[in-house]
Amino acid sequence: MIIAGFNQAIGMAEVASEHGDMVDHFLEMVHWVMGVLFIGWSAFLVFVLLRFNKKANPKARYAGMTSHFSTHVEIGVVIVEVVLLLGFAFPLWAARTEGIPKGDNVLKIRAVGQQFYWTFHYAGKDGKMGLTEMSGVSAANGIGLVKQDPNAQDDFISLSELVLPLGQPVIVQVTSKDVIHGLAPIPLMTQQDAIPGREIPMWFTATKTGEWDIVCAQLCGAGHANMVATVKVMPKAEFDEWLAEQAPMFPPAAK
Ligand SMILES: [Cu+2]
Repeated sequence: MIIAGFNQAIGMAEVASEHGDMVDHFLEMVHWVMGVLFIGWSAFLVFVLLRFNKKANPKARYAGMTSHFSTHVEIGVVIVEVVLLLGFAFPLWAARTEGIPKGDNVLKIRAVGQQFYWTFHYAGKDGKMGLTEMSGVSAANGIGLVKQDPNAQDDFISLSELVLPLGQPVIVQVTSKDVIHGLAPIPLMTQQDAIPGREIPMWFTATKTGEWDIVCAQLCGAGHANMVATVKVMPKAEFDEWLAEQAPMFPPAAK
């Protein structure tokens, strides 16, 4: 709680996802360790200035250090770093990147970036994402949804507004229609580059209801700064209501 208050005081973003506290915790640890290093090296610098000043050493010594102390310290540092990397960093990174949520409970959404806004593609009532193809993109069909695909019939889009249910695992498949963008819903403590021709998943579980900005995390052109969307987290019941209200891209009457 004290740390949360401290984070708020220095302007760190609010956390609204399950894994978000871990990211904050990691940032804090890195800063504390860097703080210790900063004080240590500063003290060493002052020590060296005093110890080796001209008054105390009127004549230069060219032999330098004769003991192997520093070599042993350096080997020690290498061993510690190898243990940190192979023993902790790699396994933790693997656990995070391979921990993609699975099962029927997972909500899948596509995020399609373009200069300069986001289109969010929802699978609709059947929960199955319809096919899309770039050649099918038009003014009326911004994501190139394939009309012939049975799974596409109830799919709908939400412009610049990513609506999410509270407490349900979500996978967002991030892609782009033109240049590289970056989907960054800050309080969810995750972000993913949107790369043309690729669909890259990012996942999280929202733990707080509210409304926040989504910014574009890649300098993508003249309108980059205005490429702001909204992420809205609502209780599951409210989200289901919202889902039922959305008009499918291919309404049955128009078939
Ligand atoms: Cu962008």
